[in-house]
Amino acid sequence: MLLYDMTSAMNPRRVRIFLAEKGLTIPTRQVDGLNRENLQPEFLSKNSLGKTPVLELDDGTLLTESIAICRYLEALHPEKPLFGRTVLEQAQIEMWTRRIEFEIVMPIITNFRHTGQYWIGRVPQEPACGEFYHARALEAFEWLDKELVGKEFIAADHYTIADIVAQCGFLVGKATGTRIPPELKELTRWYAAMVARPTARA
Ligand SMILES: N[C@@H](CCC(=O)N[C@@H](CS)C(=O)NCC(=O)O)C(=O)O
Repeated sequence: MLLYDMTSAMNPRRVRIFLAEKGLTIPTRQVDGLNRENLQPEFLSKNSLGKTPVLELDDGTLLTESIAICRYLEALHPEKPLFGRTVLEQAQIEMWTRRIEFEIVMPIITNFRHTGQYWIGRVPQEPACGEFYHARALEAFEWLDKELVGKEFIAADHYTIADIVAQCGFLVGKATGTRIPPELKELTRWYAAMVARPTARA
């Protein structure tokens, strides 16, 4: 198994945190996004979208999409489940993971794509679009703040993939100007607990 990783990027970080939570290590190769290694034919032959992470299996099978990679690893290593322990919990975690992807991560990333230096010359940038999604992200932060009242974790009574997806998204938001407003006490409390986990810097 070989994991194609990009250290500073959000989606590979999901897989790294997932692995660290499980106590697993797998061989890793860094892809240099700044120098556009991900857009060269060799990497495009691994993922035609030019995105990381990619997990290459020993028989050459390629898995892309961070969540699909984590699901595969969960099936191989079910101990310390991060996708749920019961059928209902699995559905609830899936529900929350999708809500976080669409409501929280998508506007943070869309703002970044329209305003970030990394994306200059890679995608068409429209600053007004960036501002629009910045505002949508802040609305979604308020929604999540209310949802977190009385909850230690997002989707279950223990840490799950939904928390991983959210904490990685908020980390990008922090680095790209869409920060959690300090008055959102529940979200601030939850995020502080997530980044205090020993695996947060994986
Ligand atoms: N939905 C995919 C998204 C993958 C993705 O957007 N990867 C980013 C890193 S966070 C990437 O490789 N970007 C490099 C680029 O597009 O230049 C996943 O969850 O794995």
